[in-house]
Amino acid sequence: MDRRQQHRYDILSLFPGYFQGPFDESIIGRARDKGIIDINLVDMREFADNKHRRVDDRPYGGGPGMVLMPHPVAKAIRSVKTAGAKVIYLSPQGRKLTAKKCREIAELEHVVLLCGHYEGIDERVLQSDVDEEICIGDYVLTNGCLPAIVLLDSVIRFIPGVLGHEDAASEDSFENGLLDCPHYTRPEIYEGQKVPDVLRSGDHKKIAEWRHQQSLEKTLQVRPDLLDERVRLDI
Ligand code: 4HQ
Repeated sequence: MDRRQQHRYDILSLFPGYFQGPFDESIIGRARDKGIIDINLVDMREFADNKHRRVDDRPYGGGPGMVLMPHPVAKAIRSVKTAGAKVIYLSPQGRKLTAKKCREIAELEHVVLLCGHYEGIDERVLQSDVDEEICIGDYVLTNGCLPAIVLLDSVIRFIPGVLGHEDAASEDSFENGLLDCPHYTRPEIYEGQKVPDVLRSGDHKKIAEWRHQQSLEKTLQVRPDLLDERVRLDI
């Protein structure tokens, strides 16, 4: 058990099996083994109040698809929620997830992630039991399980002790409002392509300048919107 504060994540969905692979492997798996994070998967169907374990029904006003009923969802949230917990609903109607937001969520001790299914969740639960709605990108997925995995994966990288190298997360893309620079490892020549000389020069000041220049050029080419944002924030 690590000395540091433990972070607890409850994930409410209809498919807890979805999370088995991603959460048992690699960096998340290791963070769980170290006891830095505790992930608890909750099957909302357990909270159905009918013997058929039905948790969805047809939308008022008509239209395609089904809607998750308020009772089982609210009961599932209330079964795990603590006084200081933040309840986040993953949905295309939320504010877009950013690196800044990930950092903020990483500070929280207890987070409840609510995954929607079908057309979504009865709006009244969002009003009464959800603190924040977050979207991982402007596209629509079949359910909220993958968005919850994406959010958790991007958040836990900011928790001290999760990445081997303590400040690895702060050198990645978006941390200074720019895309990351290119990376190289051995061999020195790969299919005729050489590693840039500057990276083998041992001159750390020149290397830092080169990397910054590469970041700026890449950002200008593929994400000029990020440069506009830097001007706005006066970075
Ligand atoms: N969905 N960012 C629809 C998403 C989504 C997204 C989750 C699909 C919610 C009801 N979630 N369900 N994009 O597309 O977070």
